[in-house]
Amino acid sequence: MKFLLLLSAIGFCWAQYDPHTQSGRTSIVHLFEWRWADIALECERYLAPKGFGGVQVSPPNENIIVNNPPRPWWERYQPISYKLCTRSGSESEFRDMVTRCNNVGVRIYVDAVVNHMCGSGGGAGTSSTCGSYYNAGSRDFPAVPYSGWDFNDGKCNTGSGEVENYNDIYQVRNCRVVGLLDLALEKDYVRSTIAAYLNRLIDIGVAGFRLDAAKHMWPGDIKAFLDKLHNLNTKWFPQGSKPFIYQEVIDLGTEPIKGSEYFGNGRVTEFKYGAKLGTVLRRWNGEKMAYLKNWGEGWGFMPSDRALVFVDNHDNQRGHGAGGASILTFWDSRLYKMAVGFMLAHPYGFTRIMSSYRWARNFQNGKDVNDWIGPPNNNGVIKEVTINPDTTCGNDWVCEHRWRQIRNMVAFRNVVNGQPFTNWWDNGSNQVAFGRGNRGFIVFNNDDWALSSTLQTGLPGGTYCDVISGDKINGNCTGIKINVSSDGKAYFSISNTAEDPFIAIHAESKL
Ligand code: QV4
Ligand code: CA
Repeated sequence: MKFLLLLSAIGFCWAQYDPHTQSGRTSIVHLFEWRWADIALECERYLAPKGFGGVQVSPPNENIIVNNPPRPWWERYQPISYKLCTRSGSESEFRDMVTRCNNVGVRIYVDAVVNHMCGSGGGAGTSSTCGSYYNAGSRDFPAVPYSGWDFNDGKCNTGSGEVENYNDIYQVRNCRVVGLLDLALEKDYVRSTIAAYLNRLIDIGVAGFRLDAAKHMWPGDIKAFLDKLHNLNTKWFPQGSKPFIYQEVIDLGTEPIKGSEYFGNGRVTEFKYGAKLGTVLRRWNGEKMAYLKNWGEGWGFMPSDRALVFVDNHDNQRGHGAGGASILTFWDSRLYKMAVGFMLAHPYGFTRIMSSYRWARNFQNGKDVNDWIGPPNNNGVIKEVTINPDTTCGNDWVCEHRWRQIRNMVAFRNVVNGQPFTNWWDNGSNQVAFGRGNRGFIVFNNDDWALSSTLQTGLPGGTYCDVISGDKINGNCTGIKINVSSDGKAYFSISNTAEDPFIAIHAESKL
């Protein structure tokens, strides 16, 4: 009996690392700033049939309305209350989205902004997405309710009341990050209020949470409100399932606060991943793809089963947060597809795809002064996501997740799930290849000359469709064909001027 108890204990605590995606689905997509109605449609028409595991949605709680600059995307990181109404839609639209996505096996993960409320300079009034009154000056948020007692003002040791030095672990947690009113998470009332908000979402059917600004909350305070959370809704999840937790902790190794402090609560965002992969693919600082042979923990990253990985995120694709100039985004589409392809083929971490909108960048002195621009909109109303005949998106939605090379690599990751990292090959420079057991194989050419090699793929003999240059449709390859001989070897030829200088084949792209 004792052994069973131990197992169940391990099972329960383990589940905070488990995204609870439907079996065989291994990635999620961040549909940044999408409307709930559009996400529900995308679950049914695209994400379910293409094998996506779930969606990270923008914060669904009431936020301040910022008019200067006009409706920046970041106003959604300034909560006014935990009422579920925002520019993405109403509570009923949110409920409808969660139900419809769950019904087709696509999970919803909520971006939970619970470290703070709006900026200290947010003023007072009802300029909020649900019209709730607030007064930043007096720390009054009656629609929660929070009052002055519920903030860290007295606990912060800096003159400005803001985080001034990231090397001081106390001010990072107890002061205001960019002036945002910092909640007193050591108070049971605050912990219970946050838990009540998250429990409402869990009961609606969400599968887990991105904890925004987790570095700015003490790990123990996070644990305190996580311990108050319900198990997931048994309408869609097995009895006893605990919410998936991934904590935004930016740790590039230069600060005293480490991501590992947060492992007890759930997974942690590994920001070193995108920063390093961008440097390697841009071939900066003498980096080359041959060095990716020991990618993952070998590069000093956190353990794979604690890592949430991504090439870019909503912050660093526009110069916010961490990662700097090396971060690859949709603006750098050729290298970006290679980076996302590499991430999805490699076994390290749990993978998140970014799905963005286009904005009018305006670089002045190396900084995009338009980094604040919010989602495509008509006088503040977010535009719907239109779908073009060629399956791309209109209305300035980039829909990276619908790009053939990315969509097909999401499927590749599903097909090779659980298979080991095998058959690594490199040319000592920027031509590399590796397999995933006997289920998949990928080859990259990022050198300035052609790749022409016969490689051991580990795959059964046969003809395979390359899923980067095309698709397998009705028993035919619309792109490159690869012939694997009975000994598993295959000849690969990749020009360095190819539109996409990489080839990927797998068990389900075999003719
Ligand atoms: C300004 C001044 C402050 C002043 C304040 C007064 O800078 O000194 O005290 O006004 O109100 C916006 C503005 C910022 C403004 C602030 C408060 O850009 O100038 O402060 O509002 O009014 C996003 C944006 C921020 C934005 C914030 C709130 O990136 O620019 O600030 O939303 O609207 C660190 C953290 C990490 C964080 C990252 C960006 O460790 O956790 O910075 N990442 C997460 C989210 C990110 C979000 C926040 C945290 C805050 O991913 O999108 O910040 O929720 O690395
Ligand atoms: Ca804090």
